[in-house]
Amino acid sequence: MSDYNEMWKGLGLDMERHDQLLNALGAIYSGVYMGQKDRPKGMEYFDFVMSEVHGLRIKELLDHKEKGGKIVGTFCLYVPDEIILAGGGVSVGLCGGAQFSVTDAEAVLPRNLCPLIKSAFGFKLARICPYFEAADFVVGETTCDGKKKVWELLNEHIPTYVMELPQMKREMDKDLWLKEIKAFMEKMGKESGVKITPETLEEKIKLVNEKRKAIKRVFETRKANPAPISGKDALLISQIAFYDDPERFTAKVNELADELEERNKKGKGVLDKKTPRILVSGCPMAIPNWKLHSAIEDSGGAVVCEESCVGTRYFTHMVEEGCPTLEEKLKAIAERYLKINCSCFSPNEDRIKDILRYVKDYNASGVIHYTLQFCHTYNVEFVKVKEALNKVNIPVLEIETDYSEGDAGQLKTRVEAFVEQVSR
Ligand code: BJ8
Repeated sequence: MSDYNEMWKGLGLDMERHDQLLNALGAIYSGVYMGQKDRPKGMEYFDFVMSEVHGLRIKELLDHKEKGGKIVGTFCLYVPDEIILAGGGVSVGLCGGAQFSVTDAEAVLPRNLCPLIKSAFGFKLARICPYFEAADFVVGETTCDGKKKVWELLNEHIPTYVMELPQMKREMDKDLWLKEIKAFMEKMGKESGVKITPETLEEKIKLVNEKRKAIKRVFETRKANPAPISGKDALLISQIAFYDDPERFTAKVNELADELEERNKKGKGVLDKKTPRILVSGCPMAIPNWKLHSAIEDSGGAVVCEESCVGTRYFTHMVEEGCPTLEEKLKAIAERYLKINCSCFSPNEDRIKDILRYVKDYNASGVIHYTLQFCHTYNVEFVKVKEALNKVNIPVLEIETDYSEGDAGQLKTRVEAFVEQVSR
């Protein structure tokens, strides 16, 4: 990694803090990932991506910029990748998953704010994330209150374009969203000087659909008992989807899916058949947030599915392919993205239906609902999630946490007790 020092200096990173971050990340990663038994061989690629997370991938992004392409930072599933790619851009997810930068953010932001937002903002303030420093501009959205107010502050540090996401799904909301999609296409064209045509957009719609299909294949294999891959590994793949080159990533995920399908045919899994199967539902987990999955799998449970933006919400819906005109393609994109069931919407009954369906499909015997501290929408929506799960006698545990290690002991105790309860 030290070979990249000049590149990082060129990006203006705070080298001392960045070194500390990389050291910490390396230690956490090997602790969480490298001791797992019977890992699929296909995970080697993802280990490699992680070992180069601030190296090779950043170099690729800078090469892309040198050829005139744009790097666009995003924070939410509602920002359409297809348009960024068709406009000659590459998107990178900038949600923060590390406590490391939270204190930097708290010098400016209130402490009682979601850690995902604080972590991301802190990375920019302290200049310790090369993805942030490589980005030409970032795209925020009006999803939750914390995010939409932080965009105003972030704009003082990096150009921040904001998409207005409606928070209901009526016809008039759909119209507004389509207008937002079109406005974003114009913005992308203005930034990159690339005119988006029906052909280029169709090509990128297919590319992103293929990526979603590949992840979906991996998730399908997790329905088997025993599961052929750990929850931690599956989570890692979903997280890397936000950074990696889409074509290469898709090929590697498909290779892994081939291997997992073979494992299922032979009945080979990573854990014993009697391992309690847990569905995790709720807020997203950005790298290196592996806290809950580690606690569950260290306690003898197996995470078999994530109802999350690093999970089913990412890949469930495809953009319709083959729409004849640019207008219709944009409409198909708008429709697909509004099918994502984030708790920022009201009402959001479809998310409850999704959770019940996944419990059945993945044969889960318990649900852990994951809320980041101060995330009001997921926190309040848990009331309905709990009601629905109680009705069908599925045990559910609510975990509300941040990125610090302060509650690690308590979290472990609660998760252990839940896994024990579910196994009975
Ligand atoms: S589509 S979940 S990525 S908004 S930042 S809402 S955790 S308080 S990330 Fe999200 Fe898009 Fe929805 Fe997914 Fe809560 Fe924190 Fe807000 Fe968050």
